[in-house]
Amino acid sequence: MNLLEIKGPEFLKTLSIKELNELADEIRSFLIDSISKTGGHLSSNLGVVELTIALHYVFNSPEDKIIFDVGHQSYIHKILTGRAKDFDTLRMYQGLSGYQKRNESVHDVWEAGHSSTAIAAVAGFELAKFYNQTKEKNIAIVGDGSLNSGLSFEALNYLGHQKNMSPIIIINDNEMSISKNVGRLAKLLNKTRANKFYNYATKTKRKLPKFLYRWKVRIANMIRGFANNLTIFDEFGFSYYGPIDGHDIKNLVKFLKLIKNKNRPVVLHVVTKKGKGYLPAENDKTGMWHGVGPFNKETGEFLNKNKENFTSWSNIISEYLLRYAENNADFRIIIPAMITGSGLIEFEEKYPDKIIDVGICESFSVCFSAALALRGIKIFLPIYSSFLQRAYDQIVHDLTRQEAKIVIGIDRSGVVGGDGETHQGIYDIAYLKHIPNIEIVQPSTALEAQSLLNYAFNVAKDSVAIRYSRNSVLKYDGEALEEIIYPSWTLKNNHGKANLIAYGDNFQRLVDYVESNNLPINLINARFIKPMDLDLLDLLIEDELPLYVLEDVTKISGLGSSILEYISHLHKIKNVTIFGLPDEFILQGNQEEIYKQYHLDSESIVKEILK
Ligand SMILES: Cc1ncc(C[n+]2csc(CCOP(=O)(O)OP(=O)(O)O)c2C)c(N)n1
Repeated sequence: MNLLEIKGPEFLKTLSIKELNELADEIRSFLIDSISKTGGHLSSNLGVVELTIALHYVFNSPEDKIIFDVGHQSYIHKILTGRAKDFDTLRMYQGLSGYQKRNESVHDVWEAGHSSTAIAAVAGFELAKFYNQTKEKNIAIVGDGSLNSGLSFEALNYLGHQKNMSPIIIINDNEMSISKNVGRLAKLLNKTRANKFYNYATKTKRKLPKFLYRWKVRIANMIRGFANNLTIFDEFGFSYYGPIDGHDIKNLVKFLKLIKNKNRPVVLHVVTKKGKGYLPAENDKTGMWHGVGPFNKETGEFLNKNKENFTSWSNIISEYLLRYAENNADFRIIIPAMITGSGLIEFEEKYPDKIIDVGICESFSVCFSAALALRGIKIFLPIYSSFLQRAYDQIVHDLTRQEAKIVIGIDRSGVVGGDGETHQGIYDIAYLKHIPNIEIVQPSTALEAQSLLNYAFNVAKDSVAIRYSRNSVLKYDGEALEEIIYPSWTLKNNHGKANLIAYGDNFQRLVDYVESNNLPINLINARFIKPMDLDLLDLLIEDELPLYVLEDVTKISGLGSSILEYISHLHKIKNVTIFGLPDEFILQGNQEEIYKQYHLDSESIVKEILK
């Protein structure tokens, strides 16, 4: 069938199981073809083709609410709800979102991007259902990786003892988070998967009359209970079904129909293969195929390559960490589920005992790191800027208040591209700069990254958060390092008519632009965002030239606002203009497009200054 002509999921109800299977094949080819051109979350979607078809076959969206945790695996849902025609704009500026998006479709009833919110959302929807006296079903589809997070468990804890609620939680168990799933829960799911007896009891329903079948399941449960074999979900108060094969539409439909009619909290455990139907993705152990850029679908070759001599900031940082680990026996990396994205695969191969993946548990990772640091272990904690939002209280309450010292790598800071507003790294300066006992730095070159990391590990007495973006950067070629022993900025004096303060990639971008156009603008590299270099700042305030500040974050509470606060404490008046992102959520699009939209591109900035 022509997927582009699908208007909504109703047509599924008229199809036979054979036709549903044929549709699954077509959707799989469409996904591989389309994502190979645009990039996107390939593996996770290939794993839930049959499950999503079966969900829309059995339930009636939008009355029934289908909520995908994270939402990165909702592409099939998008296709079945009439959005296949927009896939050539997936994750692009003003294009189709890579996550569920309420303004895209009535079938998207909840938005995410960060993990582990779906069960909590279903809890809210269920209580609202009780208040509103309505009858819809609320369904959360949660990956085994996202289940690890405390937030998922807080919601299970609430729901499991509710008498008047009938939430449906579908565990999509592919044994993978982005890479291999970790922790005790992963082991428990393994154990449950291996529990053949229960599986047998639930699979044989059809052969027995209903009352006998009920007894059979009850006895199976009792035996499991005696053998201490109850699943964690039974213990939490849910009726547990499964595990079942998530690629067998017929069986999926059977079980979904069964749980649809339950009037109590239900968990259906579905086992899927991440990357199903595309061999390189099926065989992927490290998570390379979880989220991809464009690729050649015949050969599996990735098409986006770094420019010659350029590499990612994550790689620059991880090369430093490899060297640091060599010389520091008491050094460890704590990481919440992002080894691949953080460029740490090589580190893990070389030092498997020195890197601890705690799963998608950002708050835990900060608390845990603080305790390790208090016991003398040197810690580097890489977290994407937007995911660190989850750990705000642990940074205040556990880390900095106790004066524990760690180095936090704030990866994906600034504007991030296709992941859109849930992933923009534009709040970290605001949520960190008012906390005592933490410094914030950002390098503008690979060389400066080495100096700042040396400073962070060897000189600073406080915790240091080092920001770096998802851009690529010219490689470090072994030039002599600057030794940074106190928070200092640097100045490129071009005998200009204005002073412009910037940090990180933006500083380098403006240096390139100003120098190649020979423009009369002095550039200050504010590599310490907190604390600021007050000696240089005092000079800039005294200077008669106007002062401009370029942020790669929201204008509210960035470096510019720190400078204005400082000026007001001095009771001085100074004309300062801040270029930064406005007080609104910044949608998906590459950095160039977003900068252009908000007049943060080099040309607009310079034009404004020279006006
Ligand atoms: C709070 C948070 N941390 C990290 C991520 C990055 N992330 C996106 S998907 C994913 C793995 C999710 O694994 P799972 O729930 O098992 O889903 P799968 O992709 O395997 O289907 C991670 C770590 C995120 N989206 N949100």
